Amino acid sequence: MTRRNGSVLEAFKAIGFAALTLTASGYAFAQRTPALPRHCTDLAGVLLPAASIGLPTNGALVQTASMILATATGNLDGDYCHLTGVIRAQTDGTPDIRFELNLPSRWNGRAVQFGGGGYSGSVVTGTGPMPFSPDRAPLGRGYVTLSDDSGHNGDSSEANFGMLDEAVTNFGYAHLKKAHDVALALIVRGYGRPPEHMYFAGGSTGGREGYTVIQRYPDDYDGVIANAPALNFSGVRLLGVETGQHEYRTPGGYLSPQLLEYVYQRTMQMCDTLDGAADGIVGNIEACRAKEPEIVESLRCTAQEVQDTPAFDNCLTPPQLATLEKLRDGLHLPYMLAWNVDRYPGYNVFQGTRFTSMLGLAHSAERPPQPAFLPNGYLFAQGDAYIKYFVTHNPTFVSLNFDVMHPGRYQPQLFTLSATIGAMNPDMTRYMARGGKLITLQGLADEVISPNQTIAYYNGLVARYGQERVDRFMRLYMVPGFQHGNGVFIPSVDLLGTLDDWVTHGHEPETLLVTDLAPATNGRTRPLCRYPAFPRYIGKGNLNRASSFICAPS
Ligand SMILES: [Ca+2]
Repeated sequence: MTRRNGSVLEAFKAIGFAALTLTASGYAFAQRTPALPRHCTDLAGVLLPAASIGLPTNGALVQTASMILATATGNLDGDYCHLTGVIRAQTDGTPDIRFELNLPSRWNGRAVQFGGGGYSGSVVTGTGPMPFSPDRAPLGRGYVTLSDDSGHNGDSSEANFGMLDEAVTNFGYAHLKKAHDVALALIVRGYGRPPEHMYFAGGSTGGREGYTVIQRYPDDYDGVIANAPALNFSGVRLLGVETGQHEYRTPGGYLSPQLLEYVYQRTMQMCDTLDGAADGIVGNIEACRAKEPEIVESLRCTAQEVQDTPAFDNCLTPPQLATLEKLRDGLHLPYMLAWNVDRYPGYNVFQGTRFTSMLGLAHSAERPPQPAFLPNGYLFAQGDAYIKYFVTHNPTFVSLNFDVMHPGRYQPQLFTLSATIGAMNPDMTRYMARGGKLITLQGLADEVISPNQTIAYYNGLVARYGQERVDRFMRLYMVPGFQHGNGVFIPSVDLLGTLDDWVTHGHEPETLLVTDLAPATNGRTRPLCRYPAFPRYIGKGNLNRASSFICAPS
């Protein structure tokens, strides 16, 4: 690929003269004291030169600027100025980063940047409510909101941008800084001053992005919400490949959804009440883990069962058990990825994680050339795409044949990718020192991002900095029964308000109250306990009320 060396103006030639004319008025406008929303539409056509963005680009352009009135159909956010635009790539053939910025008329002086999901690929809306939050959309609460598509177009399962180096760098970290800097410049133009506080909020890929901005751009943010973070991106992708190999390459390694459900129900029988409450939630994970040998033995097929039950729908054969043990044990590499990472901690497979979910294991014993989420399992499908597009740059590569333990000539690329896309850098010194805050929430039954990786990273911070220093800047909330967005308990809690209160007023969050969004049990409440505590039933009182539970130490 060739690099463009042209000027910003040349880079925008395709936009046409009209845009450049508008640009001039945009600059003129910026020198007055603007008052939104009156001047919102003047921002259309504004060009930001590459020099105003902290990483290399070919500049940015505001393509549309429209005032959305409080009276507009479906708008619950009050009056706001809605901007969309692009941040130009440097490399021919690399997509521009598309971004969105929303400037409310009743600004609270703060801004929130939203992260993406999966392989991203679409502009995250900045107008809606936060996921798993009971409160109004941040925009409606007065926050400026900003978001982008991470630098490529496509469904969050599409990974073919992995063939383009600049797009990979954008997806890994660069889009975050570029979108931040562009938004900051436009906020200053819009309101005449920068935000008092800049926040970041995301989950999964967005959670990884939250840790990424802390590690790479600690001066840019005052608070971060980073839920179910894909910190060890390479690790989870390689474990996904190994999982697919167990399911589809090892004879007899596939487990039907019926069998996976049987495993889950068996775990519930053994572990639900270990937290004192028969509520369908495994709350006391460690007590359940202590029973794991017993659970596994009760699931193992006897020789007689193998003979009598051809379908094996109520016991596990050795290769089926090996598939689940792979997920439990995680990844152990004989080589190092970036930041001395050589493992990916496994999932809570026998502690209430339901792998029959949409994002769980394979639902079909047949493997097509292009694995897909539901039939072939989320972890495997995402891992397969990673090997094809990011690692081997060969869309026809058969990932079932990829030797994760001995990647040979692909090992340097695996290392490079783990440095580019991943947030395993344990150094948060700068962010902590300047008073930045971090909240992470994740399900203990997460079947996509291992909760044990998040816990291991947290424990690494505690080992590095000491509990007291970690407590001053971070809160980790692990939620029993919560999977990767689904589960028997789906938490709803106002984390943005909690974070803002911490940053702005110094109110340190402790135990929070969380409401269940799961359809069958909607509205029940629990204490949201700081890790490593879990909600334990006090032995009396309504099982649907948080007041009947205490946060008990593990
Ligand atoms: Ca329980």
